[in-house]
Amino acid sequence: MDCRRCPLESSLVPLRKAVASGKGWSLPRPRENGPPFITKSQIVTVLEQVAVLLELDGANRFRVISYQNGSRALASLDENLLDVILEGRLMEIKGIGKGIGGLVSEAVLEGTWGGLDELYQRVPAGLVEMIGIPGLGPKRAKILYDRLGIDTVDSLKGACEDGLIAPLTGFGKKSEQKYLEGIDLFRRYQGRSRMDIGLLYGKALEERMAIIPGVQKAKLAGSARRRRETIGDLDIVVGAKLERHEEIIQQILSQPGIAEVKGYGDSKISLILEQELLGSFAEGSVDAGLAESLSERNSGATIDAQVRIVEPWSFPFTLAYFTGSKEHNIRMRQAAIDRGLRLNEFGLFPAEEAGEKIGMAAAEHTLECKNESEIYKILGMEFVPPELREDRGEIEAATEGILPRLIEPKDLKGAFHNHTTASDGTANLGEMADGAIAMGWEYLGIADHSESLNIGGRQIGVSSDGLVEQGRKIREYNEKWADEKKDFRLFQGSECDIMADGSLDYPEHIRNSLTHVVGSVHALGSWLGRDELENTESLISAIEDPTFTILGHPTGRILQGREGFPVDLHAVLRRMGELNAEDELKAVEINASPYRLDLDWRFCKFAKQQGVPICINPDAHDVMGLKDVWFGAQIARKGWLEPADVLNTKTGIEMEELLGA
Ligand code: DGT
Ligand code: CA
Ligand code: CA
Ligand code: ZN
Repeated sequence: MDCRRCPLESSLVPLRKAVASGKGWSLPRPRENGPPFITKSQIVTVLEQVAVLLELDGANRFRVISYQNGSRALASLDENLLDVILEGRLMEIKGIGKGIGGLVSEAVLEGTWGGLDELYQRVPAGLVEMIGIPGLGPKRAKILYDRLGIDTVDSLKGACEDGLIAPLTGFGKKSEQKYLEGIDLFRRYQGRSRMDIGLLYGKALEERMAIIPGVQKAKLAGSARRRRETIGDLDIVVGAKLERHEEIIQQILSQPGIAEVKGYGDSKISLILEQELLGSFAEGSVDAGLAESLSERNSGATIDAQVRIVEPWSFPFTLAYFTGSKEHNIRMRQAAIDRGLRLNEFGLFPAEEAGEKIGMAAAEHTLECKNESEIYKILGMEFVPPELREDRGEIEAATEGILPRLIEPKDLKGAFHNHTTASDGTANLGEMADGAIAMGWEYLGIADHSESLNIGGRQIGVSSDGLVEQGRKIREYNEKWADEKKDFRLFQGSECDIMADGSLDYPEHIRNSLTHVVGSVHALGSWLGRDELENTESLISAIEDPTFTILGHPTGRILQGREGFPVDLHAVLRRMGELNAEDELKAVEINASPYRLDLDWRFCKFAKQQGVPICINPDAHDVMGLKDVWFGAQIARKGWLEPADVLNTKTGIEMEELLGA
């Protein structure tokens, strides 16, 4: 298995977006008021980047490792970094030596980076970009650079096509093929951000726009508002009186966190945003779940944003237009035409009155709408939640008044796929349970990796004996909560590996002793190499096993990292539907990690129609990870799901009954 993109080795993944942004890396600029001039998370990113740059630069392996260790050590530091430095305790942290300690102190206390600028300058930006290609790491990029002078994605593509890679020692035809496929994937995602990163920037920008004097409304639109799994650019609509537009534009241009102004006019600004934008969220301004799950993330990424400023009367129309999708807009425009009206980005007006006029001039004849709901109402529809605006049946349903009442994160009462220190999690049972209780949940399903899972020769999974031992601890906890009359329990399951032939890991009697089995494919190798039919058969035969409860990350995709294995999900979901009709419980997971979001939202409605319950699972590897259910809930909404369609909206007592716990 390829470890660099293995979900268990997730520390490398955040770099990918920074890489994929199409530029080299740069060091974060210091804040104006410090210390701290540089935040801990910025330093964690820089140390991680330095390790990669050193590797690309051919540095000694031990230096590379020391930066990797330093980054990890700081990432897991749960104290205030500035305090630790001021109290002279930095070097007491395991993994922080003298060199890195000095660097960290300097960054925090003075906002400078020692000699690092030079390293950042020296390594070719194209080389940094190359390691954004799935399947190509720094070590091999360096070899390609030394032997063939390859220092851009384009030159790598050319070399692959000319067959220059295969003859190199240690490479081969397979590598060539892999890089070509990787470049393809890379190009497709280039310039897009995962939902979590996009929303992090989007919400920060929205908030900054909202507090500019004269701004009446500021709202995130586009794919971010529609909660797509990846986001191209951010679209923000600002409503303000015309006479204030000029002054507001100047204010926007002077905000921190703008890497570049690509252009601006009377009513439109194109920007490139960078990390500095991300200060802190004002309390209560964003959904608390989102704010918390975002505040832990950081990124060296940049993202493009387009801001449109319109007069307040135009705001709902402009917001609707730039929320899209394009396909939804086309249907809306047609609905207007059907009523003798015209809809454009500024208004909704009688076709006759507007005559030949277009754009703003036409919109001056607009009917008044205070909000988007009123636009839909005039067109004979219920308000369509932004997540549904993809022209996948929402126009018809809104017209008939039968839109679903979408699930919300607060409807969840627990989750079933979570890891502890018994496998590759970093929190123990008690800590994970406390985290779940703090979220107001009634239960937490533990599902550590199963016995056979190895990563790079290291056993990650829990042995049968280990599982028995874990079961004992879980019973103790459950008895304690029962004694305290506390409505909380742990369910002991397993994330059980599905083998290539469709069999499940662990002896049957062990699986039988669990409340739930999350069956997942991890050793992707053979699944990626087979055809869809074989994979579908294997998956179905695993699901048919009587101990099988939940299908974990159904395709194994990593957004911007790798495609999932080929599989006919419709066939799989149909079979699961049949089994549910026979009174078995076979649920499909929406893996809520923003790296996965698998089951894809496009399959949710189908799963629901087949009678397959959906389970929103965070796949948490630490306490913070539990909050990822927020992203899963967004995808569930996008997939038309209502609370009743989602297994983990059931209460703890209902789940005990269902699982026979
Ligand atoms: P993205 O940025 O690629 O993730 O996706 P969107 O949906 O944010 O697309 P974007 O930024 O190109 O445009 C924002 C919205 O503006 C889009 O969802 C719908 C609207 N829009 C853009 N171009 C057109 C168009 O040619 N026709 C119509 N009807 N709407 C458009
Ligand atoms: Ca966009
Ligand atoms: Ca746009
Ligand atoms: Zn997994």
